[in-house]
Amino acid sequence: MEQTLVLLKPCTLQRGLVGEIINRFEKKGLRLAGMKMMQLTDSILNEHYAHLSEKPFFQMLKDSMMSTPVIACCLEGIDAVRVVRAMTGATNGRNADPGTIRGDYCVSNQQNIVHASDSLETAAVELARFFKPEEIFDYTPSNRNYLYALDEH
Ligand code: IDP
Ligand code: MG
Repeated sequence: MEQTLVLLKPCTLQRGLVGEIINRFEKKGLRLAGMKMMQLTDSILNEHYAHLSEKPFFQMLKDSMMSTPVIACCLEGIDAVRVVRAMTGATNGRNADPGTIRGDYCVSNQQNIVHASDSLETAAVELARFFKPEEIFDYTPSNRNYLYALDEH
């Protein structure tokens, strides 16, 4: 099983879409292993968006991500990193395919509903950035054998 980080961005809270977005991941069959509301800070965003630090929109992006709390989620499943990225869609909501979260819920390059880890390595780093170990919970979904075949791990 893989675990991946999803952040529900301030636009999602402000637009009242938190339940709908979490519902999509639940319906897909991903296990919610952790979830909390957090006020992000400049320092955590400098780490989280380090790959964008030279971009002209970096400060605007950070300000937007600090404008309200976010909801951080740890989602688990087989190939969860790839599955969640595919559900998320292209960065720019105007380019994201219909049927993806960004394709269905936004029209922006920046105000694009969710962050999702882009690789297994990134997911491990990002989960450690946003969650303490005791905030990630291990329980067996009662429908496990109906989500996956017995030989799928
Ligand atoms: P991703 O979220 O699809 O992985 P990244 O390139 O990692 O995309 O960018 C992180 C976030 O930075 C995006 O989700 C979006 O909110 C913001 N962003 C990316 N490119 C732009 C841009 O050209 N203008 C404004 N914001 C952007
Ligand atoms: Mg990214």
